[in-house]
Amino acid sequence: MNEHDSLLSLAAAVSAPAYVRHPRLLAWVRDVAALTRPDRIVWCDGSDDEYNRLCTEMVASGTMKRLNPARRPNSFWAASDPSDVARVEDRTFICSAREEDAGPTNNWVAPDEMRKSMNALFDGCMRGRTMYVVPFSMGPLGSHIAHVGIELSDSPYVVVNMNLMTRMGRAVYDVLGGDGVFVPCIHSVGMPLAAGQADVPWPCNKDQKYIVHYPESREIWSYGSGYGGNALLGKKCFALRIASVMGRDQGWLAEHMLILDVTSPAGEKTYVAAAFPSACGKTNFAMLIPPAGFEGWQVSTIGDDIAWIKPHDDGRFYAINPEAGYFGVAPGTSDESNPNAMRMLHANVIFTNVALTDDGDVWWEGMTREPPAHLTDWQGQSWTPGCGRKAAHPNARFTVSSIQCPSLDPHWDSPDGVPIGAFIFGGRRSDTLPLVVEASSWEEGVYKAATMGSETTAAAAGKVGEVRRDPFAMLPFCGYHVGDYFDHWLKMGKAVAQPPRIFNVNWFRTDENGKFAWPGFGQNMRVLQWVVERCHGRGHATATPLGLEPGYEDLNWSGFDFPPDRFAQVMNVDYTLWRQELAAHDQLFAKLGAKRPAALAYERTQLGSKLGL
Ligand code: SAT
Ligand code: MN
Repeated sequence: MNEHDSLLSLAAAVSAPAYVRHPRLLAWVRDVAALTRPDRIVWCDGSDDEYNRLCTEMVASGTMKRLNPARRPNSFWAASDPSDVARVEDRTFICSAREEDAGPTNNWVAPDEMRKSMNALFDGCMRGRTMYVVPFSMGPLGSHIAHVGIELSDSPYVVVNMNLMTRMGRAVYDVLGGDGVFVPCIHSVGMPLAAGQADVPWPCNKDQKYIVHYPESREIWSYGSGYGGNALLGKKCFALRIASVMGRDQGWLAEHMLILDVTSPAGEKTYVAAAFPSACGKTNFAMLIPPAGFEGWQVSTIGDDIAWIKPHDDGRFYAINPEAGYFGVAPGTSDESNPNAMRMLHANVIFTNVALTDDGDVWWEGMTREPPAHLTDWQGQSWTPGCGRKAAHPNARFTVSSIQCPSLDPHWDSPDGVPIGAFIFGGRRSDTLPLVVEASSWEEGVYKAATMGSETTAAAAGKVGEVRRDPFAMLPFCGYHVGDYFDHWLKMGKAVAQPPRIFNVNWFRTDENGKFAWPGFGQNMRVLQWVVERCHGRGHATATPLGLEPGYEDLNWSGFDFPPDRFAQVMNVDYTLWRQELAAHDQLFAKLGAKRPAALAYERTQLGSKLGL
């Protein structure tokens, strides 16, 4: 057979459309289908027709409900199985060839061993189901910063979410051509159907979940979950875990960061990338509306979760948002906390695990001050205020395309990305960390990002509210040894002539009554303005043991009554707590052994002596 004929017969074997001309891709689809044995293969083109058809099918099968078109046009509600509501970090594996390349923060299994387990689990796992072939680009199609993935999934819910979250569809095959590089992503809900067996609304595997990454071959295999980052493989699995490895090897950064632009009244633009752990308000910060007192200032949104950042010839880092949609936390989102998000959610949204109102709309905790008198909760139970249960799951989510965001930045889709002026790192800490502090050097900034701690949230299965070290907000997302990752960051500071300044923030300090001591949301603009001024060499700061801090008079308080004593409270450094904090840093570094970068050991000594601890 000549090359053309063998391509045709490969394509016919997997019923591929003529526009797929990539023999390696076709052979891979054939092999995965031979292993998983779906009833049929559907090649997704990313069209509106396809999206509408799949949604209609899922309404018919009971996976989704169509919301009242008068209240929430073209929008859907889905509820997951109660055992499948968040990322499963303890079932997430980095299967590098060498254990030391996964490092102390990842679960490691030898790749050969894991392949055996995966082959057994995936054997026949799509029986009775359709295997969808989902082509997607992380980043603008054809951008030199972007990368392509193909996800094979037996979940139509995954397909429609990928449609909103990524640049998904037929055009990806033009970028790939006959032999372009793609990241193969295999996903199954892990619940094959025997002949005649009825499906359930949310198929998943209650007993076995595996989120597996092979960093060397850049492959992803996900089994048993249909939810969020476990199943939408472009997001955490590809754009963070696999991409962080690509970045290490190729000299760039894949980070758990939102990207926003601040435009001053004079028209000066400053792009800021900010890292916070999951469910710590990245979406709200990315869509911030400047409060009273900031007339003429504007904040616009590039991304709310992930940034790919590359050194550029002009001496700066340029960043893109690899995603094209938001998978945001619904609870707490309101006209007060995030008016842009509320406007963005008016239509064309998929809601997962929120509550339903009696007139076919959605509701979640915090959406309105007064809850409705009656709801159907996320598990389908009748709900009234005071019944003692939450109406929405705390990790309930909305999926929506970026183009619906009212504050979307005109450069959000720019293939070259935007130049980054500042990096911000923020944990959720009720005490210890001040509202804002600037690092006095790149190395000091890397030290602080590396030692970041944060109280855990509902975004991951497990206990909520415990402080854990979450370096760079990347603890569950760094695809290689975290000590090598710190070293990579130290090196990247030298890859550009003008590295961004590095700031730490903490919006979550509480007062003596356990209430938030800082109002947050739009008022974070006061901190953001100071950050921007510092980037342009303006703005005043005072050197303290923790770094460079604004005094009360260095922030713009116009239009807001926040007296100096309350500012002192959110900036306060408690030396007893800092003794514990340093011990926690040391515990983290102890895990790194020989991979602890010398520069960070030096920073630790400096910090200890500045604090006198
Ligand atoms: O990983 S998810 O996309 O499900 C949510 C998160 O942890 O940010
Ligand atoms: Mn995230």
